[in-house]
Amino acid sequence: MKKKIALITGVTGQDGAYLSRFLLKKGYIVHGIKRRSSSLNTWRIDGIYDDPLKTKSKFFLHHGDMTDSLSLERIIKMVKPSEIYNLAAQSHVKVSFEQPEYTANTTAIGALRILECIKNFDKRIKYYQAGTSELFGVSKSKFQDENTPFYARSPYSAAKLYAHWITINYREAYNLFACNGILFNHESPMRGETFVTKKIISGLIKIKYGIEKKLILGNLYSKRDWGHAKDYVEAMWLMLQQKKPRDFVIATGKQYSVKKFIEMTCKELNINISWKGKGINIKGINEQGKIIIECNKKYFRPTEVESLLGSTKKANKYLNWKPKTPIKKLIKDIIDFEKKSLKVNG
Ligand code: NAP
Ligand code: G4F
Repeated sequence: MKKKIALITGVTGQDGAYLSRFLLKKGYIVHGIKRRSSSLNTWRIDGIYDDPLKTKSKFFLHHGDMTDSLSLERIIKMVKPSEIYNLAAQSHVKVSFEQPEYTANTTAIGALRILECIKNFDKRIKYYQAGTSELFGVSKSKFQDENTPFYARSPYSAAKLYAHWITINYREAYNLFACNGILFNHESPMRGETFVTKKIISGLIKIKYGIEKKLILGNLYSKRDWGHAKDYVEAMWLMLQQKKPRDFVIATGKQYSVKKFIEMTCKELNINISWKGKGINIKGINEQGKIIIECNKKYFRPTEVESLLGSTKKANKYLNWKPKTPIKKLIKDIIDFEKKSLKVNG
């Protein structure tokens, strides 16, 4: 049987790193698109070259950019992939308020650029679009699923909304095998350090070991459905292995506030935390009476998504997919990784 060839945009990001390893294990040849940067941006995938599967000869990187059609066309024509996973995006919600045009160019029009290449070059290429629970924004229903109305609350979400619909449009207009994964928040040791889970865990470890004194955060009352990236990349692959292209919500069905996430991390790190005050004035205090957590306006978004909670009935039914990692284990995985990186023990 012919070897499957996957092309991953955003290969240097959290999900790109997990998906590359997952596909290599499945026997794929994996090509990734990385953007040029003045300092190295491949730390999440460097390990692939050293791993015991000897994957070096099956894993290739190419310079390209989601804002540069010529580079995308060149790479797709050269690699001739059977599957494309479009994971590249300006993926930070708060940053999207500061760079709305760049976010739209990369995250929305970037998806269109790839779909155009597939349409013009080889319609047999299967396409995965990295969609997001941010699409639901303000939702009237407690649980969100594939039928819940969208309500974009940020330039990031509006850009992903375009990517979502253009994927459906190319599927219907040109008969492409194109799927949207509507993924709820997923985290891991590979998570970028400015997303809240990694920021909390890294910050609290630094406080525990005397490297820093305080952690400054934004809104502690929003609620998220947090899963493990390792489990979620399998769902991406499963979507492209089905007979029919469909869109799927991927989530855990469990929800915690940012404040509760802090408390769970403190428990794991044996930090005794108590709270004083409310709203933006809330403060986290340790057993010595020192303020270790404060909030600052600069980390709040102009419009917040207060509550996200996913229902994965459709993914259970068609993909036989279920999340495997409980939140406690997710927190422990990130703590272990951070302790190693910071060279602290105990
Ligand atoms: P991430 O860690 O921020 O990775 C994003 C990737 O996109 C990085 O490789 C980044 O390159 C690349 N990228 C950004 N701008 C680019 C450009 N102009 N040209 C080429 N590459 C570019 O995000 P992630 O957590 O892995 O998420 C993967 C995808 O899923 C994203 O599209 C995200 O929006 C979406 N998503 C994520 C979640 C989540 O909770 N993680 C949930 C739903 C949807 P650098 O490494 O050079 O920065
Ligand atoms: O970790 P976050 O920045 O993730 P957010 O905004 O939910 O977006 C992530 O998940 C989406 C899926 O729903 C992805 F599409 C997107 O690409 C990204 O991966 O923030 C989570 C919550 C927010 O309510 C935020 O206001 O944490 C709150 N928060 C409180 N203090 C903070 C902070 N967020 C960040 N990043 N930094 C803070 O200091």
